[in-house]
Amino acid sequence: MTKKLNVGLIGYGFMGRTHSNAYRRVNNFFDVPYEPVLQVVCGLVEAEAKAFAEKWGYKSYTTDWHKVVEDENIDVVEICVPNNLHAEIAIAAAKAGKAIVCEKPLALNVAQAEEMVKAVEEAGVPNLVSFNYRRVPAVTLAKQLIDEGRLGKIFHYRANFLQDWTISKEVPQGGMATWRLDVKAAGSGVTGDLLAHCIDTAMWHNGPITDVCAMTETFVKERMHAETGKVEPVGIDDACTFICHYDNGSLGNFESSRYARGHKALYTFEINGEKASIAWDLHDLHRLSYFDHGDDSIVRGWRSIHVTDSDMPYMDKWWVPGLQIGYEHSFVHQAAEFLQNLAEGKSTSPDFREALATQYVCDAVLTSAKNKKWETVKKP
Ligand code: SOE
Repeated sequence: MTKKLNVGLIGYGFMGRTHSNAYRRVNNFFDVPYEPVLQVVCGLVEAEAKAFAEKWGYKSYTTDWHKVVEDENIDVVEICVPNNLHAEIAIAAAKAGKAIVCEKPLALNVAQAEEMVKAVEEAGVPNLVSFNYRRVPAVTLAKQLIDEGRLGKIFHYRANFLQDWTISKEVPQGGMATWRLDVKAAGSGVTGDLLAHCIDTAMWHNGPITDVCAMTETFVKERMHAETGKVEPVGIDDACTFICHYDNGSLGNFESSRYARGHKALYTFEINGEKASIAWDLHDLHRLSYFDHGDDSIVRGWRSIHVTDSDMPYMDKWWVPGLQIGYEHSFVHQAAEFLQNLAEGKSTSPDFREALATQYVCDAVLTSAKNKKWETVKKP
């Protein structure tokens, strides 16, 4: 029996749309024990919240997030607002006994993230942090291949996340569209926004990162602040590169920049093992590159696996073999697993505690860059 589940969404930006879309589609494709009911959307500007509610089918709207959290009718709170609001909302939602889905990164900093973990664990509420790329079928298939031992001992795990949208000095910081450039709202720049994705996936694939050595750069040092109208110093990292050790003895190499002209969202990773290698590219997200040293030498080479067959992760739920899916489907997969686990009273991976581990790595990366030294990563 499918039960109704009342959803309250806080934040109607880009992420608010990905989460709403997922809830609207999940029952069409997955047999899950709940039917999400889009009850209320909350956002800063009333007219925009109203328009969002009408477009996505929310029954009501508000500009006060407390009303969502305090509403007895709401079962799940979705936190899709700038990072500086995550902690306050999540802690209040946990105290109110709500299940919580929070956008990444978990918090502005480690101190907040630790408080959030404590709050959800004390309240015993199911929780999830939206590191959606884990649930791109090719990325999930990579995990399966690693877990099956097909790569053997892993030597290298490297990842990049490159963009180019902040190169112009005219792009402001702060405000609804560009809060990611304001350190007070975002906590950090590419480290928390982009590398957090790479770190989450890397630790899922290859285990804990133990220590890091990083450098960061802020190329544009001052920008107009959209809220104050004044030119203010920029406090975020525009680019970050780090090397690291993993607990399993392998080496890591990570790079992220918003100054990589020509790249809009080039998230790539490559894993080199004793027996095989894997590579993936977000711009071609339905393909997984695979090199198997066990192949006969005369046919050995990188193969490009089209991840659409029904025995591949999630693909039996979609179309027919050969027909691919895209970015938004990763959120539908996430919603499906969240609803399934919720029915059993469980959190979904990555939960707040796992996201804290990523926050520890981000924190160590920023500290290392500041001190120009290797930094040990705290263990959750
Ligand atoms: C930044 O441009 C951004 O939207 C991130 O905030 C998302 O997490 C990433 O998936 C795409 O890029």
